[in-house]
Amino acid sequence: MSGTALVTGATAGIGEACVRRLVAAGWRCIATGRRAERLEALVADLGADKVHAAVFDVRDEAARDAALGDLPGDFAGIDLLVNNAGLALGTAPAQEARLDDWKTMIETNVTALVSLTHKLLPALVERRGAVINIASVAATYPYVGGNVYGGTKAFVRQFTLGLRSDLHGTGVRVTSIEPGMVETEFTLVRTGGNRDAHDRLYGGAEPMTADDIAETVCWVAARPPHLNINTLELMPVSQSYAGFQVARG
Ligand code: NDP
Ligand code: 8X3
Repeated sequence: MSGTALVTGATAGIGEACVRRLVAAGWRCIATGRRAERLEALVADLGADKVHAAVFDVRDEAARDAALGDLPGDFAGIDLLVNNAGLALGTAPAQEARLDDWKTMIETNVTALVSLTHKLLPALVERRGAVINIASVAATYPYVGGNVYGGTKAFVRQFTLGLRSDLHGTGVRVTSIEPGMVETEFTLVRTGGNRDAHDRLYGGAEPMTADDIAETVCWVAARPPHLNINTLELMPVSQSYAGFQVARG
């Protein structure tokens, strides 16, 4: 499969790597995000015939519709939606977390993803396209400080499975990709720019790279039309599960 892909959150990390990999595999990409200069750099690097920059905040439906309303002809029919834009904010336990952070995560990871998917689904059905949602291992495994972030990713995972049911018979493929630790700007964003926290988390751990996930996205997209990858969980070898915690009185 190839054609036109829309990748949200393409200014950094997994999304940018997805655009690079998809273009190398023969796709045209609509690359989205808020940081225009990074999208422009991607266009300059990969070519305006391969990448179209659409600058908007995924939470702003009017800005999104304006940016996607006048796509150049070659980019107008979307065959693949990669719902990647997302973030975690804060690592505090729920009772100490900031409500604004929770709301931002829900608006970005859940509401915006749902809204964009709803907008594009009729065209994706018409074109027998595909949706790849970037969830997380946090969808399945709770951890201290993961509270609402994990909740948003559990939504993404279950929404993906629900879409599969609803799209039964349409030929549209839907996948939830669920990575563990990937070294990107994710931890800098989560901690408000704390470079030490970034270095402590990834240091010596051999985390996955954004390109590892992009390669997986490309592989999923390239499966033959009769085959759907439902969910796919990935971790670095250095990461695994831990046990329950017990509080003693
Ligand atoms: P990065 O912080 O490196 O990239 C996040 C991307 O999301 C950026 O391009 C950013 O663009 C975009 N984004 C965030 N908020 C908005 C917004 N309001 N409007 C538009 N774009 C937005 O993180 P990752 O690459 O790691 O994260 C990508 C996805 O992968 C996320 O959904 C994350 O939850 C998920 N994930 C990450 C893991 C990891 O360990 N890194 C593991 C599992 C899942 P800009 O700021 O320019 O708008
Ligand atoms: C990001 C992975 O483990 O930090 O989704 O929640 S984790």
